[in-house]
Amino acid sequence: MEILEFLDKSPDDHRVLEMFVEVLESIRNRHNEVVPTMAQGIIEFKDAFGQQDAVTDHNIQYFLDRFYTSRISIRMLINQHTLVFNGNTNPAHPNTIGCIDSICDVPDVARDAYESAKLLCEQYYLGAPELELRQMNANNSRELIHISYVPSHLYHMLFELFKNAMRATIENHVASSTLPPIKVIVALGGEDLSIKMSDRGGGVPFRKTERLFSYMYSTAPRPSIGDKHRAPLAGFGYGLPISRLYTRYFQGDLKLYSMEGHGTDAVIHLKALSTDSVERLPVFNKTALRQYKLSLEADDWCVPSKEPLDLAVYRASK
Ligand code: P4A
Repeated sequence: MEILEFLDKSPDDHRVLEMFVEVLESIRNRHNEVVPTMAQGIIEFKDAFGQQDAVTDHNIQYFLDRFYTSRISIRMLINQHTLVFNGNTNPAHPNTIGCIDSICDVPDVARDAYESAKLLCEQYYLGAPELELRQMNANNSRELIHISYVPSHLYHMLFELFKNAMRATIENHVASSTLPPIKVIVALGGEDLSIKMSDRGGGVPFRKTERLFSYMYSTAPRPSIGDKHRAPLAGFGYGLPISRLYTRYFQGDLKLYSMEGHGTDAVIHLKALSTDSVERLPVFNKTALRQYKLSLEADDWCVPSKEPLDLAVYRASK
C-alpha cells in the first residue's frame, strides 16, 4: 500500500524519487528482524504443540522456503533500487551496479568469508583451522574465476559454511594438537561454477543430514545474554536452509555430503552464465495448495518404523 501511493506521482520529480527511496528503506528496515521473529514463532509453536511432528515439519519447510525466497527477492529489489538511486559507487568495485557485481571474484569472496569466520572462531575457540584454497578454470587455466553475481549472497553462504566447518573441525579435534585445514576448491566449467568446502570435522550420520536444512529441527532457543560469546559459532540457526535458498534463487543449489567418522563436503553449485542465472520465485496456485494437503495422504511405501512420529508412520495412520 505504501508503494502504491506512488502510482499517481511523477517519476520525473526528484523529490518524489527521494521519497520513494525513503519509503523503500523504511519498509526494508521494518522487516530486518523477520528471520529471528519467525524462529521465535516456531519455538513457541513447539512449546505449545509438542516437539517434532513430521507433517508440521514438512509444511513449515515448504511454507518458509517459499516465504524466505520471496523475502530474498523483495529485499534484493529494494537494495538494488536504493543503491542505484543513492548513487553509491564503490571505487574498489567498479563493475558493481547496485548489489550486482558483473565480475564477482569468487575466490576473493571465499577468502573474505573465511577471514570473518576465523575471527569469530578464534574468539571462542582460541584457534581456527587453516584455509587451503584451489581453483580450477576449465575454460582457461590462467584466467581468474569470476561470475556475474550478488557478492553479499555468496559471502553469506560461504560464511555459514565456514562457521560449520570450523566448529565441526575444532570439536572433532579437541584432543589433538593440530587441526586439519578446511579445503576449498572453486571450479569453473562451461555451465557451472561450483565451490566445494571439505572439512575433517567427523561428519554427521547420513540419516541426520536432512535435518541440518530443517527450520523446525534447527530452531533452538536463542542464547541468553550471558551466553553472548558462545553465540556466533555455536548457533544452530537458519544458516544452511537460507544459504540453500540463496543458491536456488539464481538456479543453483547447495548440497551436503557428510561421511560420518570423517568429515563433510559442502558444495555450492552456481550458474556460470548470467543468461542462466535467472530469478527463481514461488508461484501460488493449485499445485502449491496441494503441497499442504499431500502430507495428509497415505504413504505409498512401507517403511519400518525408525522413530516415533515418522512422516510415513503418521501418513499410514491417517
Ligand atoms: N559434523 N559435521 C558438521 C557438523 C558436525 C558439518 C555440524 C557435527 C553440525 C551442526 C552444526 C555445525 C556443524 C560440517 C559442515 C557443514 C555442516 C555440518 O556445512 O562439518 O550447526 C550448524
